[in-house]
Amino acid sequence: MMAAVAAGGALLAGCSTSPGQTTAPPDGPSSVGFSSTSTGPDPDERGTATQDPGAGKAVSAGTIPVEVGSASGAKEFHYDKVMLTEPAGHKIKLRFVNHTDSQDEVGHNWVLVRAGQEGAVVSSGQAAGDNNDWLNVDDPAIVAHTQLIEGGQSNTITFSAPPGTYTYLCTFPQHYAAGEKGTLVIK
Ligand SMILES: [Cu+2]
Repeated sequence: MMAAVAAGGALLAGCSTSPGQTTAPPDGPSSVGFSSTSTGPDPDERGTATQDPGAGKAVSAGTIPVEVGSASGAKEFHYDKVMLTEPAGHKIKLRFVNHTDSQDEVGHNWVLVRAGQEGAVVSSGQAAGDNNDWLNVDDPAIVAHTQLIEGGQSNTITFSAPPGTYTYLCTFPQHYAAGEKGTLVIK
């Protein structure tokens, strides 16, 4: 996949995540089926989640850790997991960590999309642009998403979704094309 990064600096440029280290609100129960805590900027609370059929159910045991990059690998555009399977009927808690060197300012996010909508979500993210962290949170194909985080940051989200097969991907320009994607099966 190294050939995919030959496009060079464009992959590294343009990240706008602000460096604030605000304290995120407690990761308490959410009535909307989606919550987000982060070491980065305050999460926005715009409604990007599906309705929560599992409201009131406990978060399934354990938090899914998903990581990307390493301090020496600014050009590593791959999640450490490319296949996740979760039981239906439970809230899913996922902790996303960007391990790239914060000096490199390589932003990554973890965006869960309905199967077949990957290209559309990447396109709408491009259209949303740098000022919106390369994500159109109003895109109906988005099931859940983390924030765009830079190296050294993490973001934990809780969401629920109906049984099915989903794709998760990064909407930072060119990262999906470089292979930053995976599959989540809920069954
Ligand atoms: Cu990325």
